[in-house]
Amino acid sequence: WRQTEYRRMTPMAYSYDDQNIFAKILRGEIPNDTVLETEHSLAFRDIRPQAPLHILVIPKGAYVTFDHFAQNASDAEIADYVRTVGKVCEMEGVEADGWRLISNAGENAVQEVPHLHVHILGGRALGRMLE
Ligand code: IU
Repeated sequence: WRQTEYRRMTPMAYSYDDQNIFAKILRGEIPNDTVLETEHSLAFRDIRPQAPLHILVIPKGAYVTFDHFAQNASDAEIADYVRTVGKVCEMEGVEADGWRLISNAGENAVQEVPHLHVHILGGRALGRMLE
């Protein structure tokens, strides 16, 4: 019953704006510095890097946030997305010094672009997360 109750109480809050900048990147309307493209995902360098390594990974599907994606994407999309993050980490060699994965969602987290993206950050000491 817990799962049923949870689902019933989950608001259907996500409507996707197909004019957001990452949708335009996915449609090829705006250029990007691609690191890796797969069937369901795209990894590219952040235009305003906050660390020597700052890569964004997005799904190609129309998902606003991580929870929207996790609750609605197919297993194939989810597997592809997680594997793409892993492959980028391998390509960039982050395991030696450590790295950080962040995904901002909604107002409290000051999400700027309403298309799911995870930030892969590395290449410098990143400090404690909430500093
Ligand atoms: P946020 O998690 O939504 O706050 O992060 C959005 C990121 O997208 C931010 O780091 C921007 O620098 C980045 N970005 C980009 O790479 N290319 C763009 O055209 C735009 C934002 I607009």
